[in-house]
Amino acid sequence: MNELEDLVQSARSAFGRSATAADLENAKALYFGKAGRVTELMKGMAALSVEEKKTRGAAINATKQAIEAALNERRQALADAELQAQLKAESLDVTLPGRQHAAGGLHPVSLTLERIEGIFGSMGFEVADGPEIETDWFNFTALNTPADHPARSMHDTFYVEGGHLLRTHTSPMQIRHAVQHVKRHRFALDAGQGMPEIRVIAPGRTYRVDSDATHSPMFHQCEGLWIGEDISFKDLKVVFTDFCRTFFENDDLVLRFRPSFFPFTEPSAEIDIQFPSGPLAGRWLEVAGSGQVHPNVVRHMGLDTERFIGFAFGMGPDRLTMLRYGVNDLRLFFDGDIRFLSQFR
Ligand code: 2U9
Repeated sequence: MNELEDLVQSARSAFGRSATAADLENAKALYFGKAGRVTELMKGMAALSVEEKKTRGAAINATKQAIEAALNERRQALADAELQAQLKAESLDVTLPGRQHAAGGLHPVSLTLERIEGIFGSMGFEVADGPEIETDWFNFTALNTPADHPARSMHDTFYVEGGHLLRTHTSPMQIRHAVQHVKRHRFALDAGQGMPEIRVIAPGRTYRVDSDATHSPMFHQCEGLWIGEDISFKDLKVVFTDFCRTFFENDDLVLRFRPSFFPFTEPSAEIDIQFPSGPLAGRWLEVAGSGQVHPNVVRHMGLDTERFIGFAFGMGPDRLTMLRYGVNDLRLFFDGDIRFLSQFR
């Protein structure tokens, strides 16, 4: 191979070893730069005769073109490789499935509260709301709770500044709702006319100084109240039986009203349910308290106790949730463990 063929071959090798465009530019300078080997050949032409220039010039020109072709080929190869690398790095496979966003869900007790509100809503009950920080009057006195009743003690009730307290039941919301209802119809009542019945449930958080597998300092309650001119214990039994059978989706559910005592109802009764079959069959399970609203409480609503009468009940949505889903530790509802809670989505 002669000198010019060697030159083309060495240029091809030098360009082939260039891994980047910058390396290639450095290799190019070895041949086409001011001191480049092709540049030197071109300078050497000056000393040749006219005849030699023709043949030598053509050979050198062919060499120059071959080296330029090799240079351009390598440039293109490096550019293609860079483009492929960029495409690979930025590759987006549009056929991949979308990123799944975890679907949230309601807390099991919230599901129960919604279910309770739906069932009583279907029976014409409104839903009351009210403050969780209550006054002594709405939480105890209006509910006929004596001044020395143990429920008022610091052992059972969370007190805050100013003599206010965290409500120990949702009854205060019932009283507030009833007082507002009576006020709205005061004019008609004073004129000896009637009043739309009070038919309301009061679901919400309640607070008591207590904590174990079945008691939490913050727990949920839902109370109900139906006051009119002719509402009896029979109505309570029908309403609550219908509620329980609907809630637990079991028309064969049996209820028992067991005599009891509460300051705000007289007569009073605990309410037990019994499943006819399944893991809890045959056992009486206490689910609520109830009774005919005490006249003193009716009076605190602003109503004539000779004319208005009705019933009330109170149940624990946390306990209903435990029964419905077979949960045996109340604290699981409030630990915030997503592994437990996500089972109810
Ligand atoms: C008014 C008048 C009377 C609500 C009632 C109960 C009986 C009762 C407990 C059951 C389980 C609370 O969550 S629990 O611990 N409740 O036993 N509650 S009668 O009586 C009222 C409410 C409001 C104006």
